[in-house]
Amino acid sequence: MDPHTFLCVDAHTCGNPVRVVAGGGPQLPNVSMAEKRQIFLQHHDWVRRALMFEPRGHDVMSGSILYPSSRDDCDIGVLFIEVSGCLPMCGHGTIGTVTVALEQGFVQPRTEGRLALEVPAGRVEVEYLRKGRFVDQVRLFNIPSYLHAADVAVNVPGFGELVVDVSYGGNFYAIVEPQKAWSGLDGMSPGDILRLSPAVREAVSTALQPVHPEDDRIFGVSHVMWADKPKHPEAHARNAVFYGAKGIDRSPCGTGSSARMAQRVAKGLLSVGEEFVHESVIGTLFHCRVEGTATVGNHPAIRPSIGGWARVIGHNTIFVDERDPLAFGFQLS
Ligand code: PYC
Repeated sequence: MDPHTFLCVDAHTCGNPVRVVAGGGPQLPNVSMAEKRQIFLQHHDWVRRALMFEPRGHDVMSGSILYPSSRDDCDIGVLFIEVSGCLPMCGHGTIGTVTVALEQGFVQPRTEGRLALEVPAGRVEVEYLRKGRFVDQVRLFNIPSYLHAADVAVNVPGFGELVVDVSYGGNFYAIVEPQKAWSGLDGMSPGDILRLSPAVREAVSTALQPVHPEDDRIFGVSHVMWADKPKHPEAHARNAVFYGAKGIDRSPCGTGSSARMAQRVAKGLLSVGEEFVHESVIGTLFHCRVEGTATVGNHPAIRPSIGGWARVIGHNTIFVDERDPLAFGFQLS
């Protein structure tokens, strides 16, 4: 049997990988991206595992598969694939996907400078700025984001009592801020983040299982954000986001920044119209803003926007040869 062949363009958004699959992805019926996500997870998840995990990917790998949108008001459909599964929404993935799709001619905008994407979590508008043949900057207008639960006390084995907030920005985040049991990011190595985050996620998931009030296919705390003061002179805050089994976001994390802004607005620490510059673990920045208010179910919510950049790093024709014992990927445990 011939190997499965995937035509990919690899990029990174502020340091975090984005592998865009432009050819070879499974054919899916002409239904919403939310339904496509369910079908993909049920019948085609091997594609994600083969493209995201070793030997073709790694512990932090992330990407997307492009589809036509079933909506008249969207230019393209995007399915996010990642080591942790298929996210309802991914901010760094959106910035990378838009950059790749425009630079490589995979999408033709109806109006230059603007695109509308259909993603599993809803409709996301994007503005971008080109410099010559490159896309220099992308701003995405994210889905409504809200603080789901404040001051959730959990006991984390080997760590002690932690008080966290659970906030939604396209994924549900447990947000940990400096407190008695955690002094901040400065004393924390990447190894500490990888060791402590799964225990925090498990403790929070035992205490609380958030379900999106308007879409019960979106549920559960999947990401842990360690939130601290900035180092970069332009930034308002710094964060490290943990995802999957071993991923630390190298970008400032788009859905995480949205969740963080929703949390801060709910606590009276940020206002509509304000800028929020968020710094990543490697010092890269997202220029975020609270664009307006919204509601999600009964929750007051915000409409966040995230500005950032991505750069294409290469074309990658990937083979998945079923004779290969490691065809469908592996991860060290
Ligand atoms: O940018 O939304 C994001 C994201 C989620 C996981 C990694 N990055």
